[in-house]
Amino acid sequence: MQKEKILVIGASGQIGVELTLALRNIYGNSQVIASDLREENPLLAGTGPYVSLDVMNKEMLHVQVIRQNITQIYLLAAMLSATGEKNPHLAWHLNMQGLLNVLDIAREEKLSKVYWPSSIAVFGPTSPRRLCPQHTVIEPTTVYGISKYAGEFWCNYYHKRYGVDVRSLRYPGLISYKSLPGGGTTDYAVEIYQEALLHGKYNCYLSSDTYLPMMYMPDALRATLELMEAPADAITIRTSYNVAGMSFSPAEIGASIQKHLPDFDLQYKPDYRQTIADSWPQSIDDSVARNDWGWQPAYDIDRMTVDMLNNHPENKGRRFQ
Ligand code: VAH
Repeated sequence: MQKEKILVIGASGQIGVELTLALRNIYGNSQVIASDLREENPLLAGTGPYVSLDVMNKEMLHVQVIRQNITQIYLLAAMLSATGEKNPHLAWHLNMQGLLNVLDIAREEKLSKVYWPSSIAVFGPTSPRRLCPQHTVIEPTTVYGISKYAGEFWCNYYHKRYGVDVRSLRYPGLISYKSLPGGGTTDYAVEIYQEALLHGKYNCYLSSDTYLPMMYMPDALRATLELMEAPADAITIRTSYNVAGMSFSPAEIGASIQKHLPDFDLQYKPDYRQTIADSWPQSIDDSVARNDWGWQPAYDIDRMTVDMLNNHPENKGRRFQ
């Protein structure tokens, strides 16, 4: 039985760094190749092999997959919602062609599994606002959401037609302290902790009552690994699974921080990202994921806040209860 050899594409990004480290803990450092167009994230240095790789260069990617005897690919490279609205054609091209390159190579090389993240950004203003279900009206109004929804159908097509075992989650906004996100509408929920610790104040670019589906990174990593380790016959969704962690507004996350930093000053100055946030549901129904492979989140907003403040690189040794 050949040992699993995993290629993580986009390994220097917010999810990629932590997923690479988690996979290395499971499969062994040398069995997980980290790759990105960007330089190696310092958090990965010395933890395993790293290659510079452009997911848009299909031939180079194919050579790496063959040369490294890759058996699984985790594709995390994407342009997120806010940046995507500034570069619609680039966002579509990267998010779509990158996925098609990986799916084609997975078919040709008979890879054992592929992971590709979708997002709650696939939902639009005509989707139910609360407890948005797995199957519903889905009319995305951002290029990011359009590309992710189209990508879901490509995943389903490659599974049904070619038997590629590609699996996917519709991530909510993800919050973490190890590596900053880039270009997302939900990035405020990451920045707010850093600004609270560093400057004691933050100007939020969303309005105080903008409820959005969110998830703490440890939950997102566990959801990903539990999905990928589930038996194939348990997977009934081959587009992408709804998964939920929590939902909160900027005012609520501010209040959670102020329990520990009472002087934290939170102001609001909505910008173009408000329109994007307003097009998304406020909460997600993830009952299909719970039924199929036992999904269950572990973090709520206050538990996340204590963990974020205690582990944040800017916390200067302070301890929070
Ligand atoms: C974004 N963080 O803001 C991503 C996420 C649900 C949003 O997909 O674009």
